[in-house]
Amino acid sequence: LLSLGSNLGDKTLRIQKAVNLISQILDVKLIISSSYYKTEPVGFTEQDWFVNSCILIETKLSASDLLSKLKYIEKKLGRKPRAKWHEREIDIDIILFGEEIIKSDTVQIPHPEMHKRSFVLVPACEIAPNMIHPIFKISIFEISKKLNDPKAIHII
Ligand code: PH2
Ligand code: MG
Ligand code: MG
Repeated sequence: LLSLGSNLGDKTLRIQKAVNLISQILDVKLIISSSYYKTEPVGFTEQDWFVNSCILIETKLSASDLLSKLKYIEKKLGRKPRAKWHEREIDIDIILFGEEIIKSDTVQIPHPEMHKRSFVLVPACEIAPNMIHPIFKISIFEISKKLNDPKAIHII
């Protein structure tokens, strides 16, 4: 389960391009894409609203191989290095990788903030409500019911 976000330039077009490039990775099959959502910025709030969406893919790649390909796509779509939680041309995060639990210096899966963020859970719930969080051992739908995020989110 991947989350995509952009708040610079033509946000929707960048996400569409990212989904297209992800679907062209060898050994990646795009299963379903969520709607697009306009979302209030979380973290550093003095920045433009985001467009966010989620996609579900199937892959034989390892999480770290997938991640390096996603980073390459971010770069190809013009992502510049900036401070954490600041604006970005495109951000592609692995939210869940099946029921794997991964913790390294560079990546943490399940995504450590996912259960606090409506901009992840609302699109995720649309496409994968029954997917199980391997640490909390409850579904995306159940996590979203417990969510108490005041940030605004509107389907586009
Ligand atoms: N990404 C962040 C920080 N804040 N806020 C919204 N609405 N959408 C995002 O994708 C987002 C954010 C860091 O990755
Ligand atoms: Mg992110
Ligand atoms: Mg990221």
